Amino acid sequence: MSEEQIKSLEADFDARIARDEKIEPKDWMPEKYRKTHIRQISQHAHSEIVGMLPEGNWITRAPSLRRKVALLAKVQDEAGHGLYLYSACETLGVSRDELYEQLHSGKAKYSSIFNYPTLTWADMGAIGWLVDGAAIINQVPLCSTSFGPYARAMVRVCKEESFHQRQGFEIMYKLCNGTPEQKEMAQDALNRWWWPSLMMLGPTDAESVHTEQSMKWKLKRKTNDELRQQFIDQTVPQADILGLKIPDTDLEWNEETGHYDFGEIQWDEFWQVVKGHGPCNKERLNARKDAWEKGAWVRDAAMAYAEKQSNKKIEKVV
Ligand code: FAQ
Repeated sequence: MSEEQIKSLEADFDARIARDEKIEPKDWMPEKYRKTHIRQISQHAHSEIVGMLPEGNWITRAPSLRRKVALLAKVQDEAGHGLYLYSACETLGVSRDELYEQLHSGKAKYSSIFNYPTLTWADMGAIGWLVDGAAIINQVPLCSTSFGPYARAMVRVCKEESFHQRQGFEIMYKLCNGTPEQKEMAQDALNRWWWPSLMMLGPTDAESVHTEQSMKWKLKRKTNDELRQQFIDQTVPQADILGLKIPDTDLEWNEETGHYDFGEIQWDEFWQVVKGHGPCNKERLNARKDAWEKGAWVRDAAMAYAEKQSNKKIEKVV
């Protein structure tokens, strides 16, 4: 293709983005658009399936049958989110095997938040309330992202995430209205999950390498800092309802800006976790690799069955 032809295709593509049209898998797209979508959507998919692990840790220890059923359903939803997202990613011409290989080799990232341990039952409340809460704030704008399959997957994901957030808040609410020990457990979970939840929304806008281009392509509709501020403004009043204290002595309502001011985030900790040195990075990756290896016989059996079925069809035709 000549340079002129590419320029004309790029101009058409930019005009479609400007008109808020959805880009579909078979449409022409710049190679960088395709690659950056594979990066973000696959990291999102990996986050969902790695995100099952910290909560999976508590399924057998949920304090009642009702809690166990709800947690089991939530973790299954996360597997479903991973599947929609991997499928959306595959429409960009990358195979599921390649994506898994990138996760298992450490080449692809997944969300920093899932490298922290879940020490008590209150952590199930804190994850639903804070982690799903932050995920919704990040993902609602993604429902109008420019790539059709990603945008459509996000609509369903967001509906389920908001249910997850409510079940987490309800766990916290029960603990906060229980015994003093239960309330202390809820406060301890908030203390441990607050700062990682703020980090989860990504580095500051000044440090973010992809935001500028992703905003132009309408892949991202809000910057990391905008989302973080929105999360803080929304969550502080919820902590007040619970009677919990946000572990930030600099947190203060600012009349002038109409937002909460907040303390400094420990970005060194964030980058350490992203680089693989968080408290549970090794454990999480080993669990995923182990599941892949132990599941080999299922994949082999499914392939053998599919082949047998297609041979039968060929025999019938012949
Ligand atoms: N962890 O230039 P930016 C969930 C990386 S799903 C690790 O700002 P971008 C559901 C970033 O990849 C949670 N790495 O990047 C659930 C890049 O490195 P790269 C996941 C991070 O893409 C709830 C570098 O830093 N959600 O929670 C993180 O423009 C409960 C520079 O960063 C999504 O994936 C991080 N936190 O913005 C499940 C949503 N942040 O790739 C179970 C979709 C940044 O060049 C239980 N993704 N990095 O090597 C996004 O919205 C964006 O990708 C951001 C990052 C906002 C995460």
